[in-house]
Amino acid sequence: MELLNSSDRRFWDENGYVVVPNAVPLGNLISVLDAIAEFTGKDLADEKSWYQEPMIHGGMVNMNHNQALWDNRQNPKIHQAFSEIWGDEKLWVTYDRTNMNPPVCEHWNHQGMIHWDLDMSIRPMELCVQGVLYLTDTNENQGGFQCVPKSHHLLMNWLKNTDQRPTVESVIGKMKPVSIPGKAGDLLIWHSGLLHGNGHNTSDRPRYAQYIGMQPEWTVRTAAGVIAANEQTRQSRIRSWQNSPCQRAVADAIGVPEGIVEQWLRQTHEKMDIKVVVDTVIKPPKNGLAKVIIQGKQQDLSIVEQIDKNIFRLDRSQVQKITVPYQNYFNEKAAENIRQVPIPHFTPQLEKKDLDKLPDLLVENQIYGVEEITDLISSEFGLDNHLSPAKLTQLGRRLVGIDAWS
Ligand SMILES: O=C(O)CCC(=O)C(=O)O
Repeated sequence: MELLNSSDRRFWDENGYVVVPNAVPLGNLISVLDAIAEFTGKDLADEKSWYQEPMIHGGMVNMNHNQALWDNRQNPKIHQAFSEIWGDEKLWVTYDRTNMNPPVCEHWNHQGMIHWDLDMSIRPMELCVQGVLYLTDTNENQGGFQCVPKSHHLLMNWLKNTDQRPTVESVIGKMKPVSIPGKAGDLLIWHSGLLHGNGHNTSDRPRYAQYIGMQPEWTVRTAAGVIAANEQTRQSRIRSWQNSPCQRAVADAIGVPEGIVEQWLRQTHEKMDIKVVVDTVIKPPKNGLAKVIIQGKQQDLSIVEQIDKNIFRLDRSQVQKITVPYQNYFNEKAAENIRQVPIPHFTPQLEKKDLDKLPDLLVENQIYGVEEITDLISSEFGLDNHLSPAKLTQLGRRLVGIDAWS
């Protein structure tokens, strides 16, 4: 039986979103809440704990591969909902994260936000969809999903008439976002052309959600929309699922919740510079600017340092602007950050003497990724990771890309 009837379809076409009620059983929702508590190290029943680190803008919880998340992704009803939107059952799932947006207070002042996740300079804009599963009943004032209904139509019209990048105001004028309340277990799917975000939580409870997205197999959802994927993408999807226990292995080794490890390593990564190797230098750096040829294309680079004749160090902000292959580069700020190994919250698996050695080893080896740290901990300290990735059903294997759909 179809999940979306003709009035749901009309609603979707008109408004740019649709809700599928009771998408997963209650037990699955509780498992994700437990997983959020374990990942963040928070006691969800304790108000003070809501505001302890890790805290990320918008209430994002960067956890991607817990079994509870996978059980929802590979739930047949969730898959069916996305299949009906795409008109195709052969889909791959995105490894989206979760959200915990606590009430505003002196420690947390999330005002709410709206945005597009798409790069607005890219035309034409093809269908791209995102989804959110409500983990608890969520009232209008609870900081949940909000959007400007119908704004995807306004955006499409705007894009037809100009090459410029739209601002929020230029598309919606004085229209305001509307909060979409929902029941635990509701799956809301939205068109990525819809201005969307989450709200200001003035209630007395946090808002909890899991993001889930699916798009046709052999494609990937990016800021450029849903674009074609190749065998390399499929392999990296499989590796990402397979290697996901590494974050947990590092967390157990140093004795902290996974979310603290994620925060520590993400902040290190954000502080790193990048290194590019160019084919030819046309104009050597002057006042921080150089003209070079990379892969046959002339580019202007804003330079931090010339490392070698054809090797340059650039600020990480350049990643958005350049279209060249690069390597990460460990500068002093990143080294300083990675040296600050989080203080154990519970008994670490590593002995004190090994924990003391860890920062220098990370800096010496220029290591900041969980997979490399897991290998290092195993080779240097003999601590082996015996954790396994999330268990997948037959549907789950197809949604990852391990098994072919046909
Ligand atoms: O928290 C929400 O419901 C919206 C999330 C969002 O804005 C996004 O995933 O891009």
